[in-house]
Amino acid sequence: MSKNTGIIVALGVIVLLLGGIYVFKGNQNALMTSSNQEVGEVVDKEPVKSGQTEIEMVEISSGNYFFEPNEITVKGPKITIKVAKNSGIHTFVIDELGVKESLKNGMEFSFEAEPGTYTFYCDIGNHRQLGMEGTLVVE
Ligand SMILES: [Cu+2]
Repeated sequence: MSKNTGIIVALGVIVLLLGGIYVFKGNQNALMTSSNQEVGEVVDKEPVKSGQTEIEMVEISSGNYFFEPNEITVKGPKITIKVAKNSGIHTFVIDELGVKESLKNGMEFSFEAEPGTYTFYCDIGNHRQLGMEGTLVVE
């Protein structure tokens, strides 16, 4: 009897092991499936990277009475400025390029420029004299 009990226990252990392996394999498949999906997502993102639009985007902040940074170097011809933070009422003006934007938190605006050095400033009141002026270098 004790021998039979031993066999039954052994069978039970084997069944449990097989069950464990089955569950483990199932999980592995699930993991593989999800990692395949991740690979797919990365592939989907690559064209955005090669577009390099993010690299040409420059973040600035503005307030009373400054632009930060006030010396910006970017690759042209298309330039996108993102206003990460603006406090107060200000503008971003480049006379030579016909650019004039009223600045708001989080806004983005774009323009095109030939390589060169441009002066940007805020044209509200006497803000420019108070320090809201900077240099944009387009490479
Ligand atoms: Cu201003």
